[in-house]
Amino acid sequence: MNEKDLQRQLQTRVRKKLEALFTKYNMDYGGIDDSMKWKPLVLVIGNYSSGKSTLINELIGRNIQRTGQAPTDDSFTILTAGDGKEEREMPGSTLVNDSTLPFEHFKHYGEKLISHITMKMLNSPILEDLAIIDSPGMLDATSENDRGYNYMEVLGDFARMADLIVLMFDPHKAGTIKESYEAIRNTLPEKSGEHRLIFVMSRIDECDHLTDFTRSYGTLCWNMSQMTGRKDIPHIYLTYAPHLADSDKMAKDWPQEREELFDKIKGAAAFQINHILEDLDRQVNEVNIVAEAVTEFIRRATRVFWKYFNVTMLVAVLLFFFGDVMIKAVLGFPEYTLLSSIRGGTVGSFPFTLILFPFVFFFATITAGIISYSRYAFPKLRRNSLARSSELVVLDTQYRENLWQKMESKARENIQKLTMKDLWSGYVRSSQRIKAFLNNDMKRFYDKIGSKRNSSSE
Ligand SMILES: Nc1nc2c(ncn2[C@@H]2O[C@H](COP(=O)(O)OP(=O)(O)OP(=O)(O)O)[C@@H](O)[C@H]2O)c(=O)[nH]1
Ligand SMILES: [Mg+2]
Repeated sequence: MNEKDLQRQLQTRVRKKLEALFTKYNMDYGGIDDSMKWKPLVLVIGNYSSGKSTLINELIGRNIQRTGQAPTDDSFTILTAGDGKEEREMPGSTLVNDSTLPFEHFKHYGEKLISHITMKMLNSPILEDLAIIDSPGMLDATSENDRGYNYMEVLGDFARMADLIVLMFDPHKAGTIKESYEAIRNTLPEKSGEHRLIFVMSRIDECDHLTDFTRSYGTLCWNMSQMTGRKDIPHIYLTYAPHLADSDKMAKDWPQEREELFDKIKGAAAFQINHILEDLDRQVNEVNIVAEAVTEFIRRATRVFWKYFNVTMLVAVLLFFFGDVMIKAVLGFPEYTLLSSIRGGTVGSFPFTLILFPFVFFFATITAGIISYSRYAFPKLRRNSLARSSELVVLDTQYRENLWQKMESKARENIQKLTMKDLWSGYVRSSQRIKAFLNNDMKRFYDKIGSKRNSSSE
């Protein structure tokens, strides 16, 4: 089975097992589905004029993307292989309405963004295995109004889907642009794994001397450690466009640096299936902890319900037999009570009046029991549980602590919506299903990928 078939099989199976469960907990399933829909993605982002479009043209082997010294691109361009026929462009409005492509959710950003997304279908070997996304350059002084859509959120959405994010800098602006800072600091860590992000300094041929280069490189490293908040400096790939550079000057050390970057980008395709599993694993764990919290609340509410039920039934049965006796003692009627009739053996001769009081008492008590549970006990339990919501889940590891921190508000939102009826709407079962998926299906998928990798490397 090839990678595509495996992916399709995974998509069908996962959808069947998880879609309804995600909906039950008001969680977005679309992200999982999107990541399994299409081909591997490489997202190229970075400062304006950092050489993104130039690098992409080199990878494709043709001058497809416009390049220029001033901010050039203001659109996201998805470059992918054509369908073997003529090369063509697809506008954003078509892309976001095509359910076979993973871009439908960009629709909600509105017209302004849609008119700034294009797909170019080209015949180029590298695009057979992956799609490359060129992006608008990051700028210093922009606001949401300038772009007409929330750039950081859109970037985050593309980043979440990408199997590799290439973040580019050039020696002239080594990491000081506001939008790059924002992206590295907040957007990217939240949306993507660290190992999916690589840093690149391009246009290195423009450094006149080694000292010039060292200064830029050092500045970038310093800025990077400030931005990532990490002590260690990540690997920084180096590149330059050979057709723009003085080849004699570059010949000695730099070509192999470029090769390393190109290999990394071409190799991204192979990781898509692992990334799909990684994302799936993460998101199922997220829904799992929400489900655990909801289930624990349902368990507590069910326990209280049975307490109420027992007391209510006891009172209802007592009033069934003694209610009319009490009324008679106070008001002097009815003439015949149920108990006295049973004892006298005359129940059969006064059917209606005899059972009227007992049944009224019985059902009134049951109704009072239900109302006091649903209007008083259930909301009170919910308030108390939400006041100490972290006690709803077991937080025995740092991983679970972090997971809970991320998902607590989702769990609370779910619990807030529950009513008494939900005690019987299958929450415990669905929580068990999610657990079973994590323990069995996930493991099987990993095994399958592992064995496929081993057999293909033999
Ligand atoms: N000397 C030299 N010039 C380069 C190199 N890479 C890009 N350039 C030039 O730098 C300018 C910017 O390059 P682009 O590829 O347009 O940069 P970009 O990141 O796509 O810019 P935006 O689309 O505005 O975000 C262009 O004039 C390129 O010709 C390089 O490695 N060496
Ligand atoms: Mg560009």
